[in-house]
Amino acid sequence: MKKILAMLLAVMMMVVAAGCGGGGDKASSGSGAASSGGKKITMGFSQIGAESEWRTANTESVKKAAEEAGIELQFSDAQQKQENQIKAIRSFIAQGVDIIAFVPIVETGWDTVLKEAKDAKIPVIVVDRDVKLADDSLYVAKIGTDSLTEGKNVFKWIDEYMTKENKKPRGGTDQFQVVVLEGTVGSSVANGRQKGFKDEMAASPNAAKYNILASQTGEFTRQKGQEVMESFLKSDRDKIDILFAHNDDMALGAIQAIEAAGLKPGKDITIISIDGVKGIFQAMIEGKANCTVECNPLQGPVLMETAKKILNGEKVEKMVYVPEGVFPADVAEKTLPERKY
Ligand code: GYE
Repeated sequence: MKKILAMLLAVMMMVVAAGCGGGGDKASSGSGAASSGGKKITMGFSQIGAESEWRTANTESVKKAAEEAGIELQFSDAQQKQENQIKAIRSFIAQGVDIIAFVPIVETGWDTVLKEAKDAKIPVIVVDRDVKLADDSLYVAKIGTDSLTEGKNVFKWIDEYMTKENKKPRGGTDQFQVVVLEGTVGSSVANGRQKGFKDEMAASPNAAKYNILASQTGEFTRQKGQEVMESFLKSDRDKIDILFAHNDDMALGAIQAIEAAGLKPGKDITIISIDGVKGIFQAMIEGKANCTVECNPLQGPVLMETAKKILNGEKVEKMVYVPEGVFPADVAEKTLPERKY
């Protein structure tokens, strides 16, 4: 009898051990495929499109990180349309993915679909840009960059540079005339960068030295940036001293417009933009741009790590920032080889 009981106990212990290894454990396995409830984690990811070098790098980072993390990625490109993002999120919910991540093209209009995700018990991570919601519990974490600080850093650098280089206004007034190429209308990054720039200018003892002559969206694209800069130059060719572009792609388009107007970008017009893509480093090496404020698109690894923690029931920070710096032209040549995007 004792022998039979001992054997029964041994068999029971073996069954329990097997169950813990692959059964109820939501934890992602340390190596290989990340698992949730024993199956491979599936993430629905809604990307806004491919409007800039930065966006392409952001997409590549997410796809590579998912592969390395053993997470199955259902990737959707919204072609710059919010309604396509909402459709994609609904499709992810219908598919029963384990987690949803998305880059909100604009700040508002997400409450209903994120409530549907919450009702379906699918956690949501906001990536890159911010959302404005009545109920912030509709997403678990935000991964991205600080657009307000990026805008502040732009003005700080401009004011230091114009002073250090002893620059004088071109148009014969006592103020530097600034034109701004804004990002996507309604996006948190365009709003944050513009607010940061204006707040830092207003707080500066040199505020009276600067005037924003014109400010218009270039939609974060090179083509539109060139078109809008052409219109700025048509009206104020000999007055403009400074271009602030909300991203490098629009600055690169504007450089073409400035050259076509017979002016020297980086000299007649001081140019600063945000992102830190390789193209702007090349322009700075050629003396056609003066500074870029980094906005780091390589958010994939942090996104996958955060997703695993959430599905593992671990607590995560509501806001996870990725690091970023400021790169003036005089460091461009030595920095370019190190740039990853
Ligand atoms: O600056 C721009 C891209 O959301 C931070 O979107 C991102 C911005 C970036 O199109 O190049």
